[in-house]
Amino acid sequence: MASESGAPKFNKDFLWGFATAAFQIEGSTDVDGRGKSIWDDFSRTPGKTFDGGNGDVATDSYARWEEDIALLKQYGVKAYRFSIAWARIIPLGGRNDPVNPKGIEFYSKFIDRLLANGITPFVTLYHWDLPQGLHDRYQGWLNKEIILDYVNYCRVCFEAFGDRVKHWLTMNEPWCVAVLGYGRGVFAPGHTSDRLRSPIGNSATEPWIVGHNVILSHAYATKLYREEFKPSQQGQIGITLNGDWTMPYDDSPENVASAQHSLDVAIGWFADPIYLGSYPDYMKEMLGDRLPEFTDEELAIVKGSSDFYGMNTYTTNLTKAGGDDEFQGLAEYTFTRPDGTQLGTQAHCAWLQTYPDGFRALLNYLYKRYKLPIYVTENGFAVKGENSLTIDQACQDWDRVEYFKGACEALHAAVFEDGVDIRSYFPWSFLDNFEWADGYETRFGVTYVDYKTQRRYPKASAKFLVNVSLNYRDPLSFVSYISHSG
Ligand code: PNW
Repeated sequence: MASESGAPKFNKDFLWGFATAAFQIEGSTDVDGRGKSIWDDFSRTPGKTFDGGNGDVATDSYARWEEDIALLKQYGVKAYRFSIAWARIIPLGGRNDPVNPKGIEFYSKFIDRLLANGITPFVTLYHWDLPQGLHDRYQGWLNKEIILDYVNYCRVCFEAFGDRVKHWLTMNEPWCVAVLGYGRGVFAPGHTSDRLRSPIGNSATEPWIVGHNVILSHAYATKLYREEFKPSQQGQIGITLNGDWTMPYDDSPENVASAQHSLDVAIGWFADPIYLGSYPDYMKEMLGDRLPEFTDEELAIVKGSSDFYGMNTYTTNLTKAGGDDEFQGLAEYTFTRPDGTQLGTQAHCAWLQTYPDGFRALLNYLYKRYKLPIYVTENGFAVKGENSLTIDQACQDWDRVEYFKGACEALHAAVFEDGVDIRSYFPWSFLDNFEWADGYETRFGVTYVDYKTQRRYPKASAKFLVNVSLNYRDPLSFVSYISHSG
C-alpha cells in the first residue's frame, strides 16, 4: 500500500544481515602467512583484556568458515557484514611489501560461497587490526604516510574482490580508533597520557592527529575506487561511524547545549568534514591549534567522500555540561534521569542501555543533517551476566529480544512515518566473539558460542530477527509480528 501512494517504504533491496569483524572471530593468527596486527600482542599482554582473553582462537572462524556460512544461510540473511584482515592480505602492511596469495584466496573463496548461497557480501576494509609492521615502521595512524599504504591495500582488495563485492566500508568507527586506541588507551595500540596505563602517548594531541589521518586515508581510498574501479565494478563505497543519540539531562541551557556538543565530537568530528566539508565549529573552539587542518586540495577530496551514511549505534546518553572529557565534547554522560529512574535496561557493559526512541531520533537527525541514505551497519546488546549462565539459559536472551524489538519498531517508524531512507540493518553480532578489551566476558551474539567446543547455538534473538526480516516487506505483517512476539 505504501508503494502505490508514493509514501516511503523499505527499499526492495533492503539488506538484512548480521555483522562481525575479522579479529573478533577468525583466530588462526599465525596461519597461511598472516602478519601480526596491533591487536595480537596487545590482547596477549596481561591486564589489557578483562579476562586475559586474546584473539588466537576467537570463534575459530578462519577454520570454520564453511560452517559459519551454512548457519547464515539457515538464518536466511540477505547480506553478511564482515571485515578483511589487512595483515592477511599484506602481512607487513606497506605498499612495497609483498601480497600474500593465501590471504587473497581465503577471502575470495569466502565471498564466492556467500554469493553461491544468495548472501550479499558487505565488506569492511579496516576494523581496527592494523598490521603491526606499520606501527613498528612509523607509528601507524599517527603518520600521514599511512595514507599511501592504506590506499595500496584497498587497491589490492578492489582488484581481487571488486568483481564480486559491491558494498565497501573503508573504516569502522574512527572515533573508537582514535579515542580508545590513542586517547583512553584501552584499545590497541594503547597510547594514552595516563602513565599508569602506558609509557607512551599524548591524549591531548594524538587522537586528533589519528582521526585526521583516518579521514584522509578513507577519502583517498574512495577517490581511488571511484576513479579506477567504480566505472566497471559499479559498487558503492563509504565509511561507517559510531554514534549514539544524546538528550539533555534536564532543560538547563548548559545541559541542552551539551547534548549538541557531544554529538559534534562523537559524530560531527568525522561526519561534518566528510559530508559537509569542515570540522564542527565547536571542535575548532575546543581544540584550537590541536585540531589539524586540511589543505584546500585535501578538503576537496574529503568532502563528499562517502556514497551513503554508515551508522553504528547502540544506546542513548543523557548529557550534562561539565567535566574535562574532550572526546565527549566536555559533556558528562549518565543513564539516570533527574527523578532517579534509569533510561532503559542495563546491558553487561556499563556504556549500554536500551532506548529505542533514541535510535529513531538519531536516524532522523542524521538523515536531516547529512541527507544521504543510511546503512545501519551495527546495533546490538550484551545481556547482563550472560557469560555466567548455562548454554540453555543464555539462549533465552529475552533482554536482547526486547532490545531488537524496540530497535525494529524504531527503524520501521523512521522509514514509514518519518520518511528516512534506510537501506540495511546489520545487528551486531552474528556470533558471540572477542569483545576487545572485555575479552570473552561480554557476549553480543545472536548465536551462542561455546568456546570449549566451538559449537554454535542460535539464541531466541536470532529467531526473532529472522522472523522480523521475513515480515518486513509488508508493513501490516511487520507490525503484527513485532507486537505479538518477545
Ligand atoms: C563496536 N563504546 O565497538 C565495534 O564496531 C564492534 O567491533 C564491537 O564489538 C561492538 O561495537 C560492541 O562493542 C564499540 O565504548 C566499542 O561506546 C566501544 C564503544 C562503542 C562501540
